Amino acid sequence: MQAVSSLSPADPAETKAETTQGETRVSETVSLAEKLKSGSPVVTGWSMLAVPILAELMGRGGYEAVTVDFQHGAHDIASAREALAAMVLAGTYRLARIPVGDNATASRLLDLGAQAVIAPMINSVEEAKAFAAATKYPPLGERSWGPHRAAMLDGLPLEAYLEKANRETVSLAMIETPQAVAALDAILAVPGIDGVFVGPSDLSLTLSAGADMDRDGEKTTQAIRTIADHARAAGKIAGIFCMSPEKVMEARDAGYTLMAYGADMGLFHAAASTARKACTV
Ligand code: 3PY
Ligand code: MG
Repeated sequence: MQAVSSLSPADPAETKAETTQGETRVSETVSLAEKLKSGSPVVTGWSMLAVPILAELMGRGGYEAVTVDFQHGAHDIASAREALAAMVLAGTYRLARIPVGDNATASRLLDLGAQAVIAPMINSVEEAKAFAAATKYPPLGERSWGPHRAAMLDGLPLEAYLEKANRETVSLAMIETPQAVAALDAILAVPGIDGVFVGPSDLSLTLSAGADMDRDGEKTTQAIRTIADHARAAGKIAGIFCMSPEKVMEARDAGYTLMAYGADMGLFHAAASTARKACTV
């Protein structure tokens, strides 16, 4: 079967057939939450440039999920909105990361179609509760009503979106500091927090009090293992940002199910470099 390169919206059957290199792609019937909770691995590409079609291209290239990075990426709300919609064309799961403490943006990105939101620097139960409140509807939380675009992207009437929203939108608290590691079990126990997501760069920076950016150091490696163990014991999702394919495999072996690897900026730069070097003139 030839790879599908048309610009038509991805049909689930076609999407499966398209995958000659990876084994599986998004099945429209399995939600991201279900997939992650079942223990199936999900590798997410990382959308940093405010160029929506790059998120779509990551999906068409084989990523089963893409995360719009609203913390360190160049996105604004318009490019995030369009990137989330473009992902639908590629049949990928849709995630977004918010800036530190910006719970209003968490609700807004869910309204615009994100199926999971990642909140950086959640260091306490109070911060976890505030994040969960913004991302879950009553009685679990206080998310305000207005998911019109999200329901549209899912092809659902609003009532059906409401019925599934608390169950199927995923709220992930980033564990990036010693305070967060100390509060890990309590954060995992917050109703509405579906799991945790590790930022190894900040974790190594904070564990060394700013002395080191050693993501592979002993303290960081141990903390990364502990976080996965505790998340699994709590029956919640463990996710992590990875700097190499080897790290993705390592994380998977440690019990993580959501692994981020590959940012649009780095991927495009590497592809450009490879392409030019191949022209030996
Ligand atoms: C970190 O490694 O600190 C991250 O937040 C990854 O994006
Ligand atoms: Mg970080």
